[in-house]
Amino acid sequence: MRYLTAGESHGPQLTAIIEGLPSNLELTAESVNRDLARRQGGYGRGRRMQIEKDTVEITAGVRHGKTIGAPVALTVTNDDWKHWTKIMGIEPLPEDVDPDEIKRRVTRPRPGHADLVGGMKYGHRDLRNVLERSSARETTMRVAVGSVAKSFLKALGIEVTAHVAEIGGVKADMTLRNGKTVNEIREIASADDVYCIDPEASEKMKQAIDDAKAAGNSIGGVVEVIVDGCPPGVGSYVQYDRKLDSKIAGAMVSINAFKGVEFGLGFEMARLPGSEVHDEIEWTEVSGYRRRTNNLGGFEGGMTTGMPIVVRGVMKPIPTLYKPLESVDIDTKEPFKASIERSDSCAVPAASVVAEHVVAWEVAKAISETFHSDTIEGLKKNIGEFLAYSREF
Ligand code: EPS
Repeated sequence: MRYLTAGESHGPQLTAIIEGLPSNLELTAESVNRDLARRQGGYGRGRRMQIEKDTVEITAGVRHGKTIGAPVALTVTNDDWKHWTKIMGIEPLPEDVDPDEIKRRVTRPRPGHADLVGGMKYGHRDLRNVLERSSARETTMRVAVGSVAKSFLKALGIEVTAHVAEIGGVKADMTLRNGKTVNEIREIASADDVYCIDPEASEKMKQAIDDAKAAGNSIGGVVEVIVDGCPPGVGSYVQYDRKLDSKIAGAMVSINAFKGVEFGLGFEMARLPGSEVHDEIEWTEVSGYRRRTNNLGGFEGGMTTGMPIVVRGVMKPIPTLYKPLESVDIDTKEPFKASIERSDSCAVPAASVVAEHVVAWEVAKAISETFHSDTIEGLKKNIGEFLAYSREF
């Protein structure tokens, strides 16, 4: 399974093509739209999200609500495009117009963004050509694609969700997730303004976002994704590029502004002896093999163990600040203080939804490689047989 996305932040539309999905998978725009709405929400978002009402159109690969095995094409229209048709026009500019009047050229790279290096790399003296594509607007399509992956996983009895673990130094009580199902965590998180399952921490997080906004600043945080119901043996130890935990780590860091990843106990493992880290193995009549604990977050040797996958990612504060940071104009080489028109003061809640979807994609892709079938029924059968075999192994 593979996919590509295309689309500029203020261009006409965002596009994705997914290839390699099995046939007969139930898929509707409605379920994708629910996830897109979650990504648009979350306390701390700026005015752009009031302009957009992200809804997907499925334009290929699905017939009467089911995949047919052909590539699935998805598009989301940018409602903001109507304000940008001239600046972001696709056709060459007419000869009688002054390009500088139309293009609103950007010559002031923002610290922390792709602007300056992207401009050098692609030879753009108008940095808008960089920021339009490097914008987190692209994560809309990663959620749309991941939502399709979640339908795939759901059909196989696998559930994925995310919640916010930390914002601006305020930490959620992570023990509150213990004993809850993935669906319960999703329900509680989705109903909360910052997608946090700890109501006390949630209030403090909102205050931290308000404070950052009032100060013209931005704040980051930590999000956690949990995948429950994944069979053991997905991914492989035999080659570095087949380890599923490494693919998930790569996918997390590919989200705009993500800087680090940890599984299970994560960085805390550095401070604990091995006896308090590794998960003891048991076999019971009811569940077959299982781990008594899940400190390793569902992975041993780059393979799933059958325990829930637990992965966290850290998001840096959004670099577009109302509070000016110093940079250099690429035309004059003079220093200036960057100021902006609009931004999100915190996008950690939205980013938790993006993280859920990029992880869902990696797990779905790896399952399709391990238990391959061209039909969803075949995949179900292959997984069922492996589970029965591995239980008695
Ligand atoms: C973004 C800047 C803002 C955000 C945007 C990401 O957009 P604009 O420049 O249009 O105000 O709202 O996020 C989205 C559009 C989105 O869908 O998440 C940026 O510079 O990365």
